[in-house]
Amino acid sequence: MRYLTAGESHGPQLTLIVEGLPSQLPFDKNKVDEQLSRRQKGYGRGRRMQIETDRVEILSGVRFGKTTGAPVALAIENKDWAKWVEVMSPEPDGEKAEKRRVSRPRPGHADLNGAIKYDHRDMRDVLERSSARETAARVAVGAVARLLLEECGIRVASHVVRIGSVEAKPSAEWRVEEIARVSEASPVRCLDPDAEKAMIQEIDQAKQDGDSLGGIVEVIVENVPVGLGSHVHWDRKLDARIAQAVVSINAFKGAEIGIGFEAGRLRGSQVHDEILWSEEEGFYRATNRLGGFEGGMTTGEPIVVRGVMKPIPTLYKPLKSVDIDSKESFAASIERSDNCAVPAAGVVAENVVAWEVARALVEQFSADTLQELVQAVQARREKAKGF
Ligand code: EPS
Repeated sequence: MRYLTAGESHGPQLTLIVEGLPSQLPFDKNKVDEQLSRRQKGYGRGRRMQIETDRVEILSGVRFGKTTGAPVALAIENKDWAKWVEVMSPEPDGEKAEKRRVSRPRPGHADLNGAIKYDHRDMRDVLERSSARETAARVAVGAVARLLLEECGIRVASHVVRIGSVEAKPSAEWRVEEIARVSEASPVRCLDPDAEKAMIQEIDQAKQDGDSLGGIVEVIVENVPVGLGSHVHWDRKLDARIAQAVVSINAFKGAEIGIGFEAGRLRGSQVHDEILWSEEEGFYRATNRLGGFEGGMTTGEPIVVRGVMKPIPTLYKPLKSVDIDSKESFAASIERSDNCAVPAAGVVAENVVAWEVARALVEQFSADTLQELVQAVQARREKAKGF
């Protein structure tokens, strides 16, 4: 399976095409819309989210509620476009656009590098596409992937483990359902109520100071069959693909699987998960420090992946930059932004991880139709259990 997204932050819509989905997959549009609406929430979001009500319009590949096997094309409207029709016009007419021309690159954004690379004297041509608005399209793609995962009994959830200086207490042994339920009820998507309060305070304080905050999110995928991905070639290692997917989210700077970077500090005996066997379960691990992966393949234990998001670079508190016309130094400031999008980014991370797991499933097993896929997944589960 593969997908493409297109669309600018203040253009008419985001467009996405998912190719390679099995046929006969029940396509519940409400479930896709539900993921989109989850992404719009979270303490620390800015005014733009009050303008948008993200929903997908199905343009192809679905008939009478099921996928046909043809590419699925979806669109998400940008309501804000109404105010940007002239500025974002595809016609060769520049007068109105001149007023919203961006000649001052914001530190931490794609503005300057993109302008030099693509030869844009108006950096709006960069920022419109580099905007995190695009993550709405990726959540829709992930939501489609989740329809497929659900049919295979695979569940995904996430929670926020850090915002700024506040870290949540480790949440030992929570199941995905519980993580999903508790994080959903939290305005910062955090499982630890004390940390939640402190995170909200820290977001308020940063806002007052004209500053922004980053954080860390954790995604958990449960009931994954053994042997997704492969040790035989670098670009088939599923943990590596997941890391790429997470780091490709706007403002993400790193990903770790299981205990991740902590593994560099510990001894082998403290890191590797011992292998056990029982009649009912077959092989399983005593612990899951390696986050569900050995040799780039799933072990059958939950996939656990964390991603770190830097503070949003669009700041009210000015940072030094240089105007590309006058070459004069100035203090970059902005009109409108989120000051913390970590809770929303958790939803994005969940959905990009869901996509990678679904892609690996379809690549791994015969999957022209949903029924073939479900049978093949079941057969793999039985094989692993009886091995
Ligand atoms: C973003 C800036 C803000 C955010 C936007 C990402 O948009 P605007 O420039 O319209 O105020 O609201 O995020 C979204 C639109 C979204 O859907 O998440 C940026 O510069 O990345």
